[in-house]
Amino acid sequence: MSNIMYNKLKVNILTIITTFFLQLVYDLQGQGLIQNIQARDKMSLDGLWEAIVDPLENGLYNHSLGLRKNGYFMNEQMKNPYDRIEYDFDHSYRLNVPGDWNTQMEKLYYYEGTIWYKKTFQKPERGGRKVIYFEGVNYKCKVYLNGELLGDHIGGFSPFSFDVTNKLQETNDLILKVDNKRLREAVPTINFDWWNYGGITRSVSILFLDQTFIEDYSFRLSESGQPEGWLRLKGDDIANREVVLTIDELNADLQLRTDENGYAEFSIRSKPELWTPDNPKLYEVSLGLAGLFVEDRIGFKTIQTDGTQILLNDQPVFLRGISIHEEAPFWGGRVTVPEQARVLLSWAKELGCNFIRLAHYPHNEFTIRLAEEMGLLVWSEIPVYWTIDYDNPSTYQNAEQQLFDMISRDKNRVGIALWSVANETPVTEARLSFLGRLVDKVKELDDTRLITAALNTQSSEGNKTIIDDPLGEYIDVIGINSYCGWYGSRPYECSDKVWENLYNKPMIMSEIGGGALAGMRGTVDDRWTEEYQADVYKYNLEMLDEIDFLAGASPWILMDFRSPRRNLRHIQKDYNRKGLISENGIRKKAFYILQEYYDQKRKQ
Ligand code: GCB
Repeated sequence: MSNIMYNKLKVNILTIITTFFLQLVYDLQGQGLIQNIQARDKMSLDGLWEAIVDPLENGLYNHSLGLRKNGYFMNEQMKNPYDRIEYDFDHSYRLNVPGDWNTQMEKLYYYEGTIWYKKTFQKPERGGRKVIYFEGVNYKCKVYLNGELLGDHIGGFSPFSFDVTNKLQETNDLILKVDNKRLREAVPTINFDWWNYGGITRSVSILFLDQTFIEDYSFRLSESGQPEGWLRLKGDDIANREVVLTIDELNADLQLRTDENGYAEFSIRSKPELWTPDNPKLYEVSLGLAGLFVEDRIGFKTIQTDGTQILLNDQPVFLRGISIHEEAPFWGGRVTVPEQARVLLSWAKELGCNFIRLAHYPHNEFTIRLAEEMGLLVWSEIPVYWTIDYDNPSTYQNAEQQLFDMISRDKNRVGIALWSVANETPVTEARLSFLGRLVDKVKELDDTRLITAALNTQSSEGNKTIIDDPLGEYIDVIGINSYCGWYGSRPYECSDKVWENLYNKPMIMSEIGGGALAGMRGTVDDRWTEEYQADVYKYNLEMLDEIDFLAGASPWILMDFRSPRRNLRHIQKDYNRKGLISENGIRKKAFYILQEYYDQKRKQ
C-alpha cells in the first residue's frame, strides 16, 4: 500500500472512531430532555448567583495547565487564618440568573471567556426524583454539585438536565464554569453578526418528579384529521402502566397502557378545530400517571407545500413575517422573561404579521408558546451560520445535537411551521453533505413541519437572479436573504430585479432590509437615515410583488440588535441598525411601509 493510501485509510478510520465516540457523548447529552417543564412541580434557582471572572481558567488549571483537583468547583473555605485560598465566592461579584453577564456589569460588556457561577441552596423537603434543569447557558459549561462534576454541555440555546436525586445534601453548592469563548469548530463559529452574550442566560430550576414519570410526549394530526401521538415514561417501573389522557373539549378520556419500554401510542376519535393565526385555538390537555398530571395547551394544524404554495390546513397562506433576535426591548441584553418577548411579539402583530422568523438560534420556550397563543406561525433555526467548520465531524455532531434539542423541546408547539437548518452558508461539497444530513435528521424527527434554510448563494444574469443553490433540492421551502439597495445596487434599482427559481418550491424572502438610526433625517440618498431605509423597503416590496413563487417574507429585522461588527460610533454604537424599531421602541418610517404592505396582503 502506498503511503498516501495508508494515510487516507488512517484518516478515515480515525474519523469513523471519532464520530462514533462523539455520537456517544452527544447521545448521552441528549438524553433526558423532559417535555413541558412549565407544567412540572419545581423550585426556581433563579436570582442572584455569586460569580468569579476567570479569564485564565485558573479555577480549572494549575500553572502548568494540569487539571486542578481543588479547583473553584470545590468552593474551598479557609480553616486557619494562615490558609491560602485565592478565590472566595462569598466575596465575589453577583450576577442575575437568568441573564447575560455583558449587560449586567460594564466591565463584562465585551468579555469572552470563563465565569464561575455559584448558587447555594437547601435540600428541598420533597421525596421523589429531583432533576436540575437548565434552560440555556451560553456557550459551554461544566456543572458541579458539591464538588462533583455532574457533566458538561455545549451549545448556548438548548436545555439540558441532571438527575440529582441521590446527590443532594442538606446544604448544596451548585457551581458552573461557563465559557463563551468563540471557537472555530463551534456552532456558531467565530464570526457571526450578533452579540456573544455569555452566562446562564435562561432559567434554572429543580424539577420534582415521581420516581417514574411522564418524560416526553408528542401530539400530531393523523391523515384523517384526528389527534394522535405517543408518550414515554422514565423510571424504574415503566412497563404496563396506566396513563390517563384527557382533552375535555374533545370528549377524550383515554386509559392507555405502556409497553415494556414505557411507551404508549394514542389516537383520539374526534376532529379538533384547527389552529390558524386568526383563530389560534389551543386545547387543554392533561396526561396523568399515578395521580400526577402534566397539563399542556395543544393545538392542531397541517402545513404542507403544493408546488410554489404553502398550505396551512390545506389553504394557501402568505406568510407575513418579520425576523427577530432574542434581545430585550428597552432593557437590552438577552430576553429573560416572557414580558419582554410579549413586547416583541406585540410589535410583530402591530406590523400585521402572521409569522415570525426567530433568528438565528432557538429562542426561549416561552417565546414560542406566546407566539402560538398570539396567532403567529414560527420559523425556528439552529446557529449553523456562515462559515462553520463543515468538514469537522464534531461540528456536525454539535449541530445535530442542537437540532435534536430544538425539535425535542418544541415539537408540540403548533405555532412552529418551519425548521431551518442553516443561514447563509457557502456552496461547497462539504456544506451540502453536512446540511443534507441535517435535513434527513429533521425528516426522521418530525415530518409534520416544513424544512427550510436561508440561502444567499444564487447566481445572476444581468437583472435576473437565479435560485440555483443545490441545497434547494433538499429543502421544502427556499429562504432567500437578499439585500438589494443595501449591500448592492441603489434602492430604486430593486423593483426591476427579476427572480427565477429552478425549483418548483415556495420561496420565503427571509431577509431584506437596510440600516437607519431612529430619528436621523435626510433624503433617500443619505444612508442611515429613516428616508433611505424606507426607500429600501419601498422598492424591495415592489420587487416582491413580481415574484410569483413567493410564499412569504421575514424582512431583517424587527428591532435594532447589538453586534460587535457594527462600529460606526455616531450611528451604530454596536447596534445593527436594520431594525424597523429602535432598541428603545421607536418605530422608524420603514415600519409603516411594511405595515401597509402587509395590510394589503391580508386583504388579497
Ligand atoms: C444577513 C444575516 C444576518 C445579518 C444581516 C446583516 O444576511 O443573515 O444575520 O445580521 O445579514 O445585517 O448584514
